[in-house]
This record gives sequence, structure tokens and C-alpha cells, in this order.
Amino acid sequence: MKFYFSPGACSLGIHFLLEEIGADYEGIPIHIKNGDQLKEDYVKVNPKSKVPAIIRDDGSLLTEFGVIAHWLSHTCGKDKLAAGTFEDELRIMETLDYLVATVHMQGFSRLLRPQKFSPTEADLDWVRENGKAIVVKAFKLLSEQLKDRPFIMGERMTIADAAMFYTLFWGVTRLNLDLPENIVAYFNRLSMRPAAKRAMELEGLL
Ligand SMILES: N[C@@H](CCC(=O)N[C@@H](CS)C(=O)NCC(=O)O)C(=O)O
Repeated sequence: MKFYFSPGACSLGIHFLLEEIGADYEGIPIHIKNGDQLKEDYVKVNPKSKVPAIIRDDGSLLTEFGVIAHWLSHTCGKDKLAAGTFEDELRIMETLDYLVATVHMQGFSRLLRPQKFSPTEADLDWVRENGKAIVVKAFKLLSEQLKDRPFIMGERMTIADAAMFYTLFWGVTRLNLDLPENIVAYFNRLSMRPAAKRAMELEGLL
């Protein structure tokens, strides 16, 4: 499969999963900072102009973080990432979707790209503060969910940890937000995993 990512973007979570499961993939960088996602060559691959995206071995395109992660957990990652019962799968998707749809798209988008939410310079700090409040509230709830367990769903790694990894890469490494102690310790543990180190190294983040 071909995996399209931008260094340090949300695709880092999929990169981490691909490395965790030892998938056979070709990583192709699309540099958002250079506007590569809007260039003709990439629009032909993914008309949404977003990363992550995967071209599977049958040539079909798969987009959206949760969908790619879910597909990996049912295919090449099934030994390591199988959900368990249907109820387990629902709870994993509930956490993952909160991270992608709320923490990333509502919170970090405002914190990191406030100009997307207002054309007025004077509003930007207010937009950032709103984004920060969404992120801080979410990680307080996620801290209560995590407790002192090794992974966000309990004893076993799941695809929800991949979404935790990239959102915390932004919250801890990039922005140094004041987040609950157990959340920061969990992120530091995830970051020490060989798969996380490899994904960050391949993205030039180490
Ligand atoms: N809903 C998409 C969101 C993906 C997304 O927003 N990706 C960002 C990088 S973190 C992107 O490609 N941004 C490029 C742009 O907005 O031009 C998903 O779940 O994969």
C-alpha cells in the first residue's frame, strides 16, 4: 500500500500504527507547509487534498483517519489491534472519534490555524483560547478514562492510542500545554515505543 503523510500532521498517528503492526507500505510525504496537498499530482490521488490517505494494493483510495485505522485493525493489524467484542469496538470508536472530530478538528484546528475561523486579526487570540478550552477539557476527561492504565482503552493497545499519539504530539511536544500528569506520562511512554520513534524519525521529527 501507499501511505501519504505530512510530517507532524495527524497522519503521524497512522504512521505510528503502520509501524506498530509491521505493515508493508511505501510512505510518500506531502508537505502541507509547501501546499503540496493542493497540487495537481496529489489532487489526482486524493481530491479532498488532505492527509492521511492510503492507496490499497487493489488501487483503491481510503481516506479519513478513523476509517484508515479501522481498516488496518481488520486487515494487516488484526493480530495486534483486534477490538474484541462489538461493544469493545464501539467504545474504541467512541474515543477515537472524540479525538479526531472534537479534539483535533474543533480544538487543535482553532489553536494551530485560528485564521481559518476568522478573517479578523483581532479575533485570533479569542479563537485560540476557545480551541485551548476544548483541548484542555477533553484531556481532563481522557485523563479520568486513562487512570493509571497502560493504554487509553485499558491493558491493550488499540487504534484509539494512535489518535491519542498524534493529538498529544501537538499538545505536549509542539505546544507544551499544561495537561494532566498521567496523560503526559502516557504520551512519554508511547513516544518511547520503537514504532513511535521510527514514525517520528521517518517524518524528520526527532
Ligand atoms: N477528517 C480528516 C481530517 C484530515 C486533516 O484535516 N488533515 C490535515 C492535516 S492534520 C490536512 O490534510 N490539512 C491540509 C489542509 O487543510 O489543507 C481525517 O480524519 O483524516
